[in-house]
Amino acid sequence: MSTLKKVLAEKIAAHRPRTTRLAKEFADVSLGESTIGQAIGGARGIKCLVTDISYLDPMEGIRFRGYTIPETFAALPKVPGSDYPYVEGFWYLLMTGDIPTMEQTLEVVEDWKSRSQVPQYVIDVLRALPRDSHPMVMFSSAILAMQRDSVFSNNYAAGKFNKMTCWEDMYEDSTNLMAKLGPIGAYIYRMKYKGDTHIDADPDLDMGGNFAHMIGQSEDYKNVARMYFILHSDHESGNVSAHTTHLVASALSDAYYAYSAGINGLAGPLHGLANEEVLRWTQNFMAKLGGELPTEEQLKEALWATLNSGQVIPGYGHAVLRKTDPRYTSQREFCLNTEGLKDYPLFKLVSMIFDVTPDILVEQGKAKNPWPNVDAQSGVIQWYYGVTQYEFYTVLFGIGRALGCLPNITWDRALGYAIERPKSVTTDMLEAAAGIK
Ligand code: FCX
Repeated sequence: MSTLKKVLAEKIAAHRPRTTRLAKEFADVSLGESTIGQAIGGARGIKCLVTDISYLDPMEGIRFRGYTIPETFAALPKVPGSDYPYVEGFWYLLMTGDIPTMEQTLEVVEDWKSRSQVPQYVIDVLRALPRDSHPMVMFSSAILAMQRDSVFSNNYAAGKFNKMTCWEDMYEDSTNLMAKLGPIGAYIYRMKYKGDTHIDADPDLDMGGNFAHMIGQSEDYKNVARMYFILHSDHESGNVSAHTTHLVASALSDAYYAYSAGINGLAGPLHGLANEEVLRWTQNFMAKLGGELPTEEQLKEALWATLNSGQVIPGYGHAVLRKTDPRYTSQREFCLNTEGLKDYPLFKLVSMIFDVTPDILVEQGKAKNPWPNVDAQSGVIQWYYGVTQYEFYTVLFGIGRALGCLPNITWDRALGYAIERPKSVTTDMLEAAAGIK
């Protein structure tokens, strides 16, 4: 058994009594009541999910296993010759809560390599789809297609379900899936945008480095990939992709069914697709100006025109955050510290948008959070390095998001979380509760 799986087994055994005790002895303790506004308004703020993988404070932003973004990047073992950590070490952290040693990290690197071969039938599925299908359709289909290889589902069908040990099958499925997501993304990218020519994995590279290599990118982009996947990994459990993954898995569906569904949620423009939308918005705007940077007045006009046409400003606002997303700040700092990027016109425009948008959203008076989220800053980095096919950006998000969703459903299984089934009411009932009927 790998060190990671052994440590995970110990952590699970130590954690189980806490969950059991809470469920048995304190099940009636209230976490707050739900309101009519929450029932109609997307369950905002209702506390009914449990995760220890990450926590999102509205003012501070995300902590992964208790670590802020800068703390996470500082603590994890770094890829030799790079200031950025191994994605594989981050996986170890999210799974176990422990910062791995270099040795433990390298064990995961090797484990992923041994599981990273994409089956030919997945390639066949990808090639059978119309070439103009959205890359998220391809990505989700590829994940779903691999369900036939699910260790959990195959054991379940063989009558080998055991509530105490079934997390191991989920762990195996999750690791098998995670190890293939980078190569699948790279295949989609090169099939769609690089003349259907492909590059084999380099056995000497880590996951992030290999992704850069397999899409045909530069040495510098390797760090971009590592940073991007880590930053997009987890944002506690209530966001659409994480919640969908958890919800589907709660029916004892396996990791393939669950994460394919999560990817479909990530593909919505109010969620992960917003990074594509940000680039579309900024590129269309720059094109209208003939490639020139706008004046502040022109920019304000364009932002108001978007709002007045009933659309949202992509990359701004958040359901939980009430300040600038630290994932935005981290990427902005990357731009400011990267020669060439800090003076890049698109980065300048994104910075101008950052300067004027919050005031406009406040003036409009609708958005509860006028500050930028992760999606407002991610696309400009991709564009700068030559990944200009912005339709593809949400696939990048989806590779990263799996680093959070898959440990979450492994723990869900380990702690025996129940099938999810919130209660619905009718409009008549709401009116009766409001005293207007
Ligand atoms: N531009 C214009 N209007 C906005 C807005 C924005 N960026 N953000 C919120 N609003 C509007 C909402 O549309 C809503 O209007 P309504 O009353 O007419 O329905 C009102 O402000 C209140 O919404 P609010 O409570 O602040 O936000 P929600 O929790 O409902 O929604 C999202 C949160 C993120 C969906 C919302 O801010 C939004 O649409 N932002 C733009 C899309 C985006 O960037 N999504 C990515 C978010 C994230 F980081 C991710 O998941 O990747």
